[in-house]
This record gives sequence, C-alpha cells and structure tokens, in this order.
Amino acid sequence: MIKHSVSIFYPAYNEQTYILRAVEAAREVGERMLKDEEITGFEILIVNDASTDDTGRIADQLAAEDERIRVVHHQRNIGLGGAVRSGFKHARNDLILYSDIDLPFDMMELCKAYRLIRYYEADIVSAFRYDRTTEGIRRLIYSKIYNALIMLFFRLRIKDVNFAFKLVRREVFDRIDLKAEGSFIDAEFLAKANRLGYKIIQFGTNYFHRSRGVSTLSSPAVIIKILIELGRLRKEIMGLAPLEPES
Ligand SMILES: Nc1nc2c(ncn2[C@@H]2O[C@H](COP(=O)(O)OP(=O)(O)O)[C@@H](O)[C@H]2O)c(=O)[nH]1
Ligand SMILES: [Mg+2]
Repeated sequence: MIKHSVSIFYPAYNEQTYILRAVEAAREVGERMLKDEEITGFEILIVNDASTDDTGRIADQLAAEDERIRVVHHQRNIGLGGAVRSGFKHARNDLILYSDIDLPFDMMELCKAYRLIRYYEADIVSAFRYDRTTEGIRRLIYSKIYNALIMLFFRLRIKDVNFAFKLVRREVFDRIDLKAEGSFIDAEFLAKANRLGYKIIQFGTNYFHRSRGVSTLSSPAVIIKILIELGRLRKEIMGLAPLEPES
C-alpha cells in the first residue's frame, strides 16, 4: 500500500503554555509512525496568528532546533478561518492533519485516522467527541443545534462539525477555495468537500478540555459571525456540483 508523508498543523493564538506540549505530542506520534514505517516523513506547522504573548518566540525557537518544525507568522490577527487557510496552504505533505493546539485528543489517534483514510479509501477523516460535557451544558447544546443546522442547510451529516481533528488528502484542499474568516471555516470546508463528491468518514474519540489558558472561541461574537458567514456562503456552497472523475 502506498505510504504518505504527513503535515500536522496547529493554529495558535496566545498559546505560550501549550505550544511546547503540542509540538512534543505531534513529534512523538510522527516519530512512532516513521519508526513503524507507516509514513515517509512528517512536518509540524504552527500558524501563529499575531499572538501577543511568547507563542511566536517559542515557535521560532522550536523550529530552529528541528527542521521538521515550521512556523508561519501573521502580521495581524486574522482569525481562525485565515489561520486554517494559511495552514493548508503552507503544509507541504500528502496528508494534512488540522488540529487545535490545546491537545483536545491524544495525538496517537493520528495513527488510527491514517489507517482509516487508507483502508476505507476516504479523502477526509473527521473525528467526533464521545463526551464533551466537561465544557459545560451550554456549549453542548449550542453544538448540537449547530450540527443540526449544518445538516439542514447543507445536507451534510457530520456529528461534530467544529471538532478540530480533520485528516485531509492535500488534493482536496487544492480543489477547494475557502472564504470564511471565523469559525464557520470547518463547516464550509466539510460542506464544500461533500458537494464536490469527496468521501468523508468519521470516528469517535475521547475529548480532553484544555487544562491551561483560556478558551477564546465560544463568545457571542464568534457565534454571530458563524451565522453571518453561513448565510453569506450558503448559495455558493450549495451551487457546487460533484467533480468529474479524472481520466
Ligand atoms: N488563528 C487563530 N487561532 C485561534 C484564535 N483564537 C483561538 N485560536 C486557536 O484555535 C484553537 C482552539 O481554540 P480554543 O480557545 O481552545 O477553542 P475551543 O476549543 O473551541 O474552546 C487553538 O489552537 C487556539 O490557539 C484566533 O484568533 N486566531
Ligand atoms: Mg480548545
């Protein structure tokens, strides 16, 4: 079976307490997969979205010590959507894992996701959280409503749209033009991939809520922006048709 190289990318905004651990966890799984001869190589990409703390400096230092680690710095904070686009654009390998830097799942799950994408001939593996009650009941309800809305508007059955565990074949991203600036980016990406006929599979994983720093993506402003972008991009997304198979 063909082997691939993997890029792991993390968007990071003021994550000085997490960056070291997240990079270490990614390097550990990369090295394990290399040793098991499952992959041909890996890189870790940090997208520093104009952090005002030490994130950028620590990231540069890590990159200087290990050539498999790279950093993209944004001059100004452009939000999650821009950071995801930037990560996909700069990632160089065949398969790209998009994750959060606060380690919401055990990075060893990448081994499983990689097996699934190959054995089930999928283009995207999107994981869902078994239990996210540690985040509080309010967020759980918001999330249920959001996933239902996405199903209704885009005819897309994804259990956990916003969970940042997506392993993607790079050609999928090369064919998709993403526009969302905020947290609608995940839904836009999955819905466009689905419309174009790419195969998405899902699996469940244990979820671990961040133990340091603050969660910045659940404010009312973030939710309002999601709804505005959903309205703005709906027509474009639903206008996409399946790609012709390449001959
Ligand atoms: N690029 C970018 N990333 C962000 C921003 N805010 C948060 N993030 C990143 O998005 C990921 C998830 O953030 P988090 O606060 O844990 O959100 P939650 O898991 O939804 O509560 C982390 O990797 C953050 O560093 C931002 O303004 N820009
Ligand atoms: Mg988080």
